[in-house]
Amino acid sequence: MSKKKIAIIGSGNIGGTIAQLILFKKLGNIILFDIIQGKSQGKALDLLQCSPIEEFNNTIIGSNDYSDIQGSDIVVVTAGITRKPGMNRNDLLLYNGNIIKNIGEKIRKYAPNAFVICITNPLDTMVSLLQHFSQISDKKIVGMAGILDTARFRTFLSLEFHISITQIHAYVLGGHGDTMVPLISSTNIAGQSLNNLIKKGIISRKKIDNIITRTKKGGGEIINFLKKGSAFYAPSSATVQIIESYLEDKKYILPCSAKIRKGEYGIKNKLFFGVPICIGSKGIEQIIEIPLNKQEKIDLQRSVDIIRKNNVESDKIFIKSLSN
Ligand code: A3D
Repeated sequence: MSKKKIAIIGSGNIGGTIAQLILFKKLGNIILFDIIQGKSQGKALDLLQCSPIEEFNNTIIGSNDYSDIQGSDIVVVTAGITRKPGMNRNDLLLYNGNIIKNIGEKIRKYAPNAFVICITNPLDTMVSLLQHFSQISDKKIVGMAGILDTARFRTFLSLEFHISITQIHAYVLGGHGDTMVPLISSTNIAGQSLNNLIKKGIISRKKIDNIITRTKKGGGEIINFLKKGSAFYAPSSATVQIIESYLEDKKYILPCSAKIRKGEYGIKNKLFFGVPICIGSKGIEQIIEIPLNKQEKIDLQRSVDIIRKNNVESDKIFIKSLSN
C-alpha cells in the first residue's frame, strides 16, 4: 500500500510536534511547510534523523514552495500567530485571516481532494474562512479544538477524583473560546453520572464550576506560564487523533469544529461549530447529537451567537471586500 502524503502548513511548535507524532506512529510521509526559509528544512532534517532510532521508514521534507503539497491526502494548517498573555483568540483574526486566505487558495490549487484540518485561531472562524478559499467539501474539513478542550476537562476531573482518566467520559462542545460548553449532563465518572455524584454530595457543584472555569481558561493558563507561545503538545496529540481516525477508518467520535448544515443541535445557521462527529475514511461520516439539558442548550446558543458575530466580521474583511 502506498504511503499517505500529509502536508503540514506552519512548522512552529504545533506543526513540528504533529510531524514528530506522525513519524513515530508511522502514519505517512510528510511535507513540512513554512514561510520562513530554513525553518521547515531544519526541523525536517532533525526529525528524519530520528528514523534509525525510532525505526520508521517514512520521509519528511521541509519546504517553502506550495507546489510541494501537490496531491496531499491530508493538509494540516497550523500557520499563524499565537496569543500573548492578556489576548483573546479573536485578537488574532486580522493577522491570521490573511494567512488562512492565502493557504486556502493554495489548497484549492494543489490539494483539492485532501482532508483538511485547521488549528489556527480563532478556530471556528478560521476553519470557515479556510473552507471558503479552499472550496473543500463539508465532509472533508474540520477544526481541531473540542478534543483539546475535552481533554483538559477530563484531565482536571481525573485530578479531582483521583481516578484513571480512561474512566472519565465527557464532551466539551461549542466554539473554541470562553463560551465553550462542558456538558455536565452527559459526563460519566466510572459508570456514574456527574450529576448524581453532585446530588449525593460526593463532589460539590462549586468544585465542578471551578473545573469548568479552569477548562475554559485552559489555554490562557498555559500562555501565562510560557509567556511566549501557547500550548502545543496536547493540541498536537488531538490533531493526530483526527488523522488516525481518518487514515485508519477508526470511526472515533471526536468533538471537532464541523459544518452545521441540517439544523443539528437546533442551530439554524450554517456555520462551523464544535460538535461530536464520527471520523472515518470518508471524512465526517456523522454528526452525533447528544441530549442536552435546558441550560446547556442556552449556553450552546450563546456560543453560536459569538461565532456568528466573529464570522460576520471576518466575512466583511476577507470575503465581501473581494467583490468591492
Ligand atoms: P508557532 O510556534 O508560532 O508556529 C506558527 C508557524 O506558522 C511559524 O513557524 C510561522 O513561521 C508560520 N507561519 C506564519 N505565517 C505563515 C504563512 N503565511 N505561511 C506558512 N507558515 C506561516 O505557533 P503554534 O504552532 O504554537 O500555533 C499555531 C496556531 O495554532 C496559532 O494560531 C495558535 O493560536 C493556534 N492554536 C490553536 C489551538 C486550538 O486548540 C485550536 C491550540 C493551540 C494553538
